[in-house]
This record gives sequence, C-alpha cells and structure tokens, in this order.
Amino acid sequence: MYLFLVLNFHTLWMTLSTAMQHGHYDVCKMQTMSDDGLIWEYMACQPESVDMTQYLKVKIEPPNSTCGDPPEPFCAMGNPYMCNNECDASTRELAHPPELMFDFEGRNPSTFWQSITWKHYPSPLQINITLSWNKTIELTNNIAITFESGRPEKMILEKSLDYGRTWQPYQFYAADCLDAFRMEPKSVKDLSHNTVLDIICTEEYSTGYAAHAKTISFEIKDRFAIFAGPRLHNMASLYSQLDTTKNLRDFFTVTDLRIRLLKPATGATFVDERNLGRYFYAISDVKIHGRCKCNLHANTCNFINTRLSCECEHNTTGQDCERCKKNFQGQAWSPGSYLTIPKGTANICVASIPSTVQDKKKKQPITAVFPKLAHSTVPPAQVSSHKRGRRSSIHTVPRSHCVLNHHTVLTDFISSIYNLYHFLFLLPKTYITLINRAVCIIVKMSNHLHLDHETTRRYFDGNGEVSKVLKSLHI
Ligand SMILES: *[C@@H]1O[C@H](CO)[C@@H](O)[C@H](O)[C@H]1NC(C)=O
Ligand SMILES: *[C@@H]1O[C@H](CO)[C@@H](O)[C@H](O)[C@H]1NC(C)=O
Ligand SMILES: *[C@@H]1O[C@H](CO)[C@@H](O)[C@H](O)[C@H]1NC(C)=O
Ligand SMILES: *[C@@H]1O[C@H](CO)[C@@H](O)[C@H](O)[C@H]1NC(C)=O
Ligand SMILES: [Ca+2]
Repeated sequence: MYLFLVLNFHTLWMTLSTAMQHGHYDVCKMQTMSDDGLIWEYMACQPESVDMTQYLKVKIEPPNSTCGDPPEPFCAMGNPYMCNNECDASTRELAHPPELMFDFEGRNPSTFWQSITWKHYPSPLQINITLSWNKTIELTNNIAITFESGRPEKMILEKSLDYGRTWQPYQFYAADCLDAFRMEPKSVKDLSHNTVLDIICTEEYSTGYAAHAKTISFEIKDRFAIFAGPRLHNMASLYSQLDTTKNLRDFFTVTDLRIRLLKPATGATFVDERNLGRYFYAISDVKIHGRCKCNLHANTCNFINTRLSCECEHNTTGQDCERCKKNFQGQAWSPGSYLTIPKGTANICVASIPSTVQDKKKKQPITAVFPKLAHSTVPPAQVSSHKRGRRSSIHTVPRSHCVLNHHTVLTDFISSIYNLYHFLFLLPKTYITLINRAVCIIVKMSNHLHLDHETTRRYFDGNGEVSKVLKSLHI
C-alpha cells in the first residue's frame, strides 16, 4: 500500500511538472469512463510554447544593407578610433549574414548580423528586418533583441497579422521619444487593464539609459502580468481575459514582425562626420517565443517543407484549424475556449449527417490518448478487463476535499489530477480518496512552507530512493 501511494505521488509529480512546464490545455482529448463505458472527452488544447526563431524567414531591406559586399572597414564599438576591422561577405570569418541573429549564442565571441556603415550620412541609415512565419503565431514571452553595436537611437517594432500586407506599430524605442516620434515616453509598468493595448514609446532601452546594456525588449510578460499577477501565478485570470477579449488575444498574435532600425547608436549628441565607419547596426541575437495559433483545436504544430501547420483535432482542418472538416459541418465552426478552467471547451465540429460518424468510428488504442504520460499508463489489455468491473462514472469521484486559499495551486492540482484520471480509474475509489487527501497535505505543507515545486519534490523523494525503487520496477 505504501509503495503504491508513493508510486502515485511520483506519477503525480511528473504530471505536475509537465503541467507546470507546458501550461494547461496540452491535451485535446482523453478517454474516460462513464455509465455508457469508455467515451472520448474533448478539451480545448494548444501547442506548447517554443523558440519561434527556428521557423522564420528573414528579409533585410533595402537588400544591399548587410555589410561586406563590397568589403568594408568599420570601427570597433569599444574604441571608435580603431577602424581596421573588416566586414567581407565572401569570407566566412569576416561575414555577418542575417542567420547569425538566430544561431545558438553560447559561444564567445558572439556571432552577429551587421549592417553597412553610415557612410551616406546625413541621409538616414534606415533598415527593415522582416521576420515572417507564414503562419499565425501567439507570442508567449518577451521579445529580446541583442545589439552588439550599441542600441539604436530610434527604432520601431512593427507587427503584421495578415502575412505582411498591412503593418501596425508594436512599440517605439528612442533615446528621446518626444523628439523622435512626438510621443510621451512611457514604460510598460505604467500600463493597466484599460491601457494594456496602448502602443507606447519607451526610452528604457536606449543608448543613454544604461551604457552597457545591449538588449531591447518587447515586454509580453509584463503585459500578461497585468492580468495574471506579477509572477504570472494566476494564469487562469489571463486565460479568461484572452477568451473574452478578442482585441487582447489579437494583440499577442502575429504572422510577421518587423524591426525598423531608424537611427544607429551615436553615443553622443552629434555625429562624428570624419569617422562614419563607427556607425552601424549589429544584432547578435533575437529571442521570440510563441506557439502556433490553432484556435485551441490542436496541441501539435508541424514544420514540414518549411511550413508551419497545426495538426488539427476535433474534426477541424486548415493551417490554423480555422474551419470544420468536410462532412463535419453540422454546426458553424467556432474556436475552442479557455473557459471553463482548467480544461476549457473544445467546441468540436459535428458531423453533417450523424450516421456517417457511427460508420466511420474507429477504436483507438488507449496509450495514444495521452502521449505525455505514455510511460506510466497501464497496458490496454488491463484497461479493458477493469472497465467492466467499474460501474460508477469517473466524474463521480470526489475531486479533492481540501480547501485551499491559494486558487492557482488548486487549479494546477486539479488539472494534474484530471490528467491522472485515465490512470486512476483503474483503482478502487478508496485509494483515490486517499491519494487526493495525501495530495492535499502536500499542497498545504508546501504552501505553508513557501516551498517551490522542486524543493517539495526533493522533500518527498529525499535522496532519490523512490526513483531507485521505480527504476528497479522498470516504471
Ligand atoms: C520599412 O517598412 C515600412 C513599413 O513597415 C515602410 O514604410 C518603409 O518604407 C520600409 N523601409 C525600407 C527601407 O524598406
Ligand atoms: C542599395 O541599392 C539601392 C537601389 O537598389 C540604391 O539606391 C542604394 O544607394 C544602395 N545602397 C547602398 C548603401 O549601396
Ligand atoms: C505560405 O503558406 C501558403 C499556404 O498556407 C503557401 O501557399 C504559400 O506559398 C506560402 N508562402 C510562402 C512565401 O512561403
Ligand atoms: C471526428 O471524426 C472521426 C471520424 O472521421 C471520429 O472518429 C471522431 O470521433 C470525430 N470527432 C472528433 C471530435 O474527433
Ligand atoms: Ca548570434
């Protein structure tokens, strides 16, 4: 019995950490027990958030603004009077092509894209860097652009929602917002519920502000935090806002981004005309995290033949699962909904002629239901032998009798427990009640002691004894 409980804690912790890592809504469907036997239950689902720079196409405009063709000398940023550096596109060691903005940046020195120098001063050195996915994506973390050359004095980040046909500003960046854009300088920290969609000009990332800082950021997380709290602990609140406010959802949705570099760092109020080789742009890294927008009808996004596409469930289809499959148009298509938390509503497409569904119905193996826990599922054979024995519906199992004041922890646990149901319904009800109670105790204790999840996990699996036992049992 003891080992049994421990085993379940272990599974629970694994589920919990999976839930933490990937957020909610990572499962599109699940097989559950009801009075009519095993039935499919459908949930709103979305792909996990990933590094989106691996999937983009980059375009530099005007096209001849990457340095090195013809080879060109430039000055070191640290010492503008050391101008014997050379950019040469035809030599690998001296070339600075756009790809170097997206390569792995762990090396020393960093690799970067570099522009031509400002040799045509006073005509402005303006360059567009356009990043295209040819797919709607939802941004999930701050965009961070690292400049090796000093941060530009004037820059606009723009977005497109229609594959580059129209553009809207996302944020303005300047050393002097009033002078550059006739806008009052603001910080994302000034924004509130009512102004979260405002397009602001910020001076926080400009040359003068912090001399050695290299990064310009577009603050997605600070905007999320307006709804979800400073440490994003209340994602439920964010999700329900996203669900009910289309403008808010669209705000974080893009098909393309454009970095408009309008004036390079000068590090002074005047431009040194005798030494224009010291002015240029150089970007070593661009970080963009997001997920494919699949209208909550897919948890997987594929990259096939340089094209991103949702792997649609719920009998939807299209690149964004934006319509119902043929023969499943019995009802108008609608996106899934984050509500009600934690599983959302799938809003599946229904068959145009109900009888065709019955004819085509296939039995799917239960292990396919929940790929992320496949290693802990019980073999299908065992499921079928148990399912006749258990009469009561899975939903009749009491969720959890502990009352927690920390709403989000509760939400996380309820969803973990949900995720475990396909596993738990093999067990007698008393065990489930016991497990629920034990979970409550752990939650309460870790809450009370302000432990993070890693610490709690270690606390309950001390020096890894449980893991060793599990290993010896080949689980
Ligand atoms: C950069 O893009 C903007 C629109 O987003 C356009 O108006 C401008 O002409 C472009 N500049 C260059 C140098 O291509
Ligand atoms: C780049 O090419 C355009 C024409 O395509 C030309 O007008 C411009 O002067 C060129 N810029 C540089 C820096 O060579
Ligand atoms: C973008 O995707 C569509 C299909 O959704 C495809 O037809 C088109 O060729 C793609 N465009 C580019 C520039 O890759
Ligand atoms: C979708 O259609 C298939 C048959 O093509 C069916 O097996 C399945 O149950 C349907 N429903 C959902 C929500 O996937
Ligand atoms: Ca790089």
